[in-house]
Amino acid sequence: MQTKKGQKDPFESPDFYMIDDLLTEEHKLVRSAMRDFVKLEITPFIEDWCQKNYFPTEIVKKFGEIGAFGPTIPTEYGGGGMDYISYGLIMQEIERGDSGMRSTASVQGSLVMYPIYMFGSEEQKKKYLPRLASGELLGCFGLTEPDHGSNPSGMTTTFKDMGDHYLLNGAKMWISNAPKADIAIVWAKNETGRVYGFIVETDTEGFSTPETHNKWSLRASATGELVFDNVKVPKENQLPEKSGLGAPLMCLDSARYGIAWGTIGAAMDCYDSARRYALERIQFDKPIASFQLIQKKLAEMLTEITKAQLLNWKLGKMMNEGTVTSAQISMAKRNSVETALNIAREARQIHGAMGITGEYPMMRHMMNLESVITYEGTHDIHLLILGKEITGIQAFY
Ligand code: TGC
Ligand code: FAD
Repeated sequence: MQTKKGQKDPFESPDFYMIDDLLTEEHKLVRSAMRDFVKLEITPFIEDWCQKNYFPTEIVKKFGEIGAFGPTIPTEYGGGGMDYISYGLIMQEIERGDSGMRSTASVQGSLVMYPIYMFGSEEQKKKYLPRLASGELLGCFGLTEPDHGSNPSGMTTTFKDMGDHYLLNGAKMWISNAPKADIAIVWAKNETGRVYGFIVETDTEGFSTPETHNKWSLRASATGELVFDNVKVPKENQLPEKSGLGAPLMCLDSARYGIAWGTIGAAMDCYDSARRYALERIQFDKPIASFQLIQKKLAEMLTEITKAQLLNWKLGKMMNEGTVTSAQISMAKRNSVETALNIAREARQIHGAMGITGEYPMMRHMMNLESVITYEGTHDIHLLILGKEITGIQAFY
C-alpha cells in the first residue's frame, strides 16, 4: 500500500541471505537513518508529487541535512566521508521511496560534486562543495545533446577561448534537475575537439534551462534543457584537472554504481507490497498467497533481489578497494534495473486491478524505471560495454 499523509509506512526490507552480516555497524546506522527519513519525508507525499508532476524543492535542503549529497566526498568539503557501501545503501533507501528522488540525490553527489572534487581546483572545491553538500545549491550535469545521447563523443556544444573568458554555445537535453539548478557541470569541445568540463552558474546571461513537459516517468524529478547562447564563462570555472571524454565517463561510473543499489530499493518496495497484498487479498475463499502461481512470483522476486544484493555488496567492496572496472559497474547497473522492472511488473500483476492505481507504488516505480533503463547508458549500451570486455571487440560502430 502506498503510504498516505498521516499513515505509518510499514515497509520491511527483505534480507533472505542475512546480508546484514556483511555490513558494519556504521552501514546499518546510515541505512536506518535514511530509511526513517524516507518514511517521514518521501513516501507519504510521493504519490501526490508524481500525480501533480511536482518537484519538491524543499527536499533539497532536507537531503543536505540528512547527508544524502556526496556521502563519499571528504568531510573537509562538507561531504559525508563515508565508504561506497554506505553510499549504495543511501541510494537504495531513497529509490525505495522513488527513483526521481534518487535522481536528485545522485546527480548532485555523483555528477556535480564528484567532478568538482576529482577535477576541480582547490578554489572551486572550497567555493562549491560545502554549499552543494548542504543543499544550499542544486546542481545538474549536461552531457547528452539532442543529437548525441548514447554517443556523447559526437557532442557539438563548443567553447572558444576569448582571452579573459570562454564563450559557450550549444544545447544539452534531458538534464535532471536543470530547471531548478543553481549550477551546471557542462561538457563542451574546444576547436580541436577536446572535451572539457565547466561549472556554469545558471543565472549567467545567455544561459536558459527550459523544462521538459509531458513525462510519464520520474514525475517528481525536474528535467530540462540547457541552452547556451554566447554564454561568457569565467576562466576560473573550467575544471582544470582532467579533459577528454574519460572525465564525464568517470562521473557516470559513480552514478551508475548508485543506480545499481537504488533500483534494488525500488524492487524491494514492490516485493514488500506484493507479499502483503497476497496475504490479505481473498479469492476463491483463500488468500491469493496460497496459490502456487503467486508463490512462484514471490519466490522468484526474492531470489532475484537476493542475487542483486550480493552483487551490489561485492561491487561496493571493489569500489572501496579501488579495483572495480567500468564493465563490472555496467553489469550491476544493467542487472539491477532489469531485475527491478521485472519485479515491478510481476508485483503489479499480483495486485490485480488495484495495482494500476496510486494506492500502491508499483506503477510509479515501473514508469520511473523506464527512464532509469535508458539514462546513464541504455540497457543495450551496457550490454555492448560487457560484450567489448568479453571479446575485446567494440560493437558500438
Ligand atoms: P571510448 O573511446 O570507449 O572512450 C573515450 C575515452 O574515455 C575513456 N573511458 C572511460 N574513462 C573512465 N570511465 C569509463 N567508464 C570510461 N569509458 C571510457 C576511454 O579510455 C577513452 O579515453 P582516451 O584517453 O583514450 O580518450 O568512447 P566511445 O566514444 O567509444 O563511447 C563508449 C560508450 C558508448 C560506452 C560511452 O560513450 C557511453 O557510455 N555512452 C553512454 C552515454 C551515457 O551513459 N550517457 C549518460 C548521460 S548522464 C545521465 O544520463 C544522467 S541521468 C542522472 C539521473 O537522473 O540519475
Ligand atoms: P539514443 O542514443 O538515440 O538511443 C536510442 C536507441 O538506440 C536505444 O535503444 C539505444 O540502446 C540504441 N542504440 C544507440 N546506439 C546503439 C548502438 N551503437 N548499438 C545498438 N543500439 C544502440 N543526460 C545527461 O547528460 N544528464 C542528465 O541529467 C540526464 N538525465 C536524464 C533524465 C531522464 C528522465 C532521461 C530519460 C534521460 C536523461 N539523460 C541525461 C539522457 C540519457 O542519458 C540519454 O537519454 C541516454 O544516454 C540515451 O540517449 P538517447 O535518449 O539519445 O538515445
